[in-house]
Amino acid sequence: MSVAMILPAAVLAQDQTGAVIEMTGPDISVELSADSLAAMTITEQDVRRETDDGPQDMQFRGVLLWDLLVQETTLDDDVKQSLRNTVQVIASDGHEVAFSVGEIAPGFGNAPILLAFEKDGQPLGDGLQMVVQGDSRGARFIKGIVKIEIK
Ligand SMILES: Nc1nc2c(c(=O)[nH]1)N[C@H]1C(S)=C(S)[C@@H](COP(=O)(O)O)O[C@H]1N2
Ligand SMILES: [Mo]
Repeated sequence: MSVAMILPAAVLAQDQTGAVIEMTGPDISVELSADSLAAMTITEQDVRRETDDGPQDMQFRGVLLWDLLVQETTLDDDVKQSLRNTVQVIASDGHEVAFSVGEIAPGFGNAPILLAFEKDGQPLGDGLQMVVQGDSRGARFIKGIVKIEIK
């Protein structure tokens, strides 16, 4: 029996992409390893967005950005105080996008923004990416993430 068969999907995906994300903020500095993602609740999402070939349906698996913030930061301790904070996501090619805590926090925007490791049943070849359900355009589906900076 292959050991890989009993590994959680996130571990498998990370082993294949080699992706490690650095997450930094006022009171945190962690590396999101295979272990830290695999230990979290995995969410599956169907999204439809525009591409050069017209609208396309895609399925992603990953971890909700809010769940990650709850696990790795203290932003959820006092959400009112955290509404000033943003989440800057930086890719290896220099593409950057920002999300706000108010946009994703339950009770506020509650947007189910996903840090995905798998698309259409395949590990993401060029690293982890954000999935922004409801965006018809792809620019916030940032790929090849290397850093998440809480500001
Ligand atoms: N790192 C990175 N991610 C990125 C981009 C980019 O330039 N760099 N472009 C975005 C834009 S504008 C689009 S439309 C989609 C395209 O993704 P696709 O080729 O998988 O459809 O990727 C998004 N993610
Ligand atoms: Mo785009």
